[in-house]
Amino acid sequence: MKTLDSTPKKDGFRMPGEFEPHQGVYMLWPQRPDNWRNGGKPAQKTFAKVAETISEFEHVTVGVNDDQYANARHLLAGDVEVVEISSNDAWMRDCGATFVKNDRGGLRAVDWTFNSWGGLEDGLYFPWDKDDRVAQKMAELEHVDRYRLNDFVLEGGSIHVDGEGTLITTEECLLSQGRNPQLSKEQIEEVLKQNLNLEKVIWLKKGIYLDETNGHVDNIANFVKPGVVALAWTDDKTDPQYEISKENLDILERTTDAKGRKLKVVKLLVPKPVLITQEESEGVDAVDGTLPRTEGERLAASYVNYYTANSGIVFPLFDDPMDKVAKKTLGELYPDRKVVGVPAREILLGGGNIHCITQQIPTI
Ligand code: KQY
Repeated sequence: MKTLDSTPKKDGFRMPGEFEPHQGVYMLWPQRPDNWRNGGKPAQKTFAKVAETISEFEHVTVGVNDDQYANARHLLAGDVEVVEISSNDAWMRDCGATFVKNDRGGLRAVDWTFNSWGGLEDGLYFPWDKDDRVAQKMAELEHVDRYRLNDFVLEGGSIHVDGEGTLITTEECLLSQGRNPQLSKEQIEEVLKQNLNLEKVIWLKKGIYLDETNGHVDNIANFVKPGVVALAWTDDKTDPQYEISKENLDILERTTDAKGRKLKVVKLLVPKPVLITQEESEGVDAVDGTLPRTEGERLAASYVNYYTANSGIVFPLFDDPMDKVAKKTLGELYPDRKVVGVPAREILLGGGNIHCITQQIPTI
């Protein structure tokens, strides 16, 4: 694996949309007791279910720390590949590589700097050195060269692309003080354009209410295909989520994409507020420097945090009446894919959801 000193745009590589074909997907294994309750045991079962569900559609590789190798191998389905990749936590979307491809069968990795969603400013745990090495290890495992951005912090969950030159992100996240405070909005946009081969960046304002990632876009909006965006929505005007979603809807409806198309926006209704229970709160180790999990706190629950697999959609269930509505909406959005829900409260309790724990490798 070589580290390249060019950029994907100069070299003719682009980031495909998630809805384009995949070779497979990577995940990591949850275990840290200051983020996952009861030593990570309930979360591990949920991650294993997500992996098994995705493996119906594409190859799944799960990276685990050595001390969890035997347990992970035992809990994960036989056709899920388990490899040793050290990590500080289990958010593959965010610390993993972003893959870019060209039209001649070339595949490369973009390895952004990872700093635990805000470094010493407002990051979620310390240290994050193992997480920051995950993308390089993926490039080694996939036998591809990589671009390493030592001076640019980015998590994969903070971007979505349409594969045709357009990216959506949020100002709340990309302009946050803990990422790249030395860069202007225009400079950040230029780094994205160079490294993902884009023509247009659409800036939403904020992500899901109380999202601890500073508002990752992957919890609030997603490209279903070029020209179509799914947006997390509530009709309840008393919910703080309403104003956030409405502001983003207005932006999406006013804008055009890189090809000059107007966007069609489809609303994906959020569940009723999901709150941390006393039992859940008490199951998490309280550690200085890690975000506490306090009883009664609202979690950033959204069906938009789904994974688009080859011929499948794997979406979170919250044991809420809206689960059925989400399945119906996703079925209409993806008529050629099988839509499968996985109970995902345990992932949500850790601060993210199914999209956040996956990272696809495009086909070449
Ligand atoms: O939502 C994500 N992309 C990750 C959330 C990380 C939370 C760490 N506690």
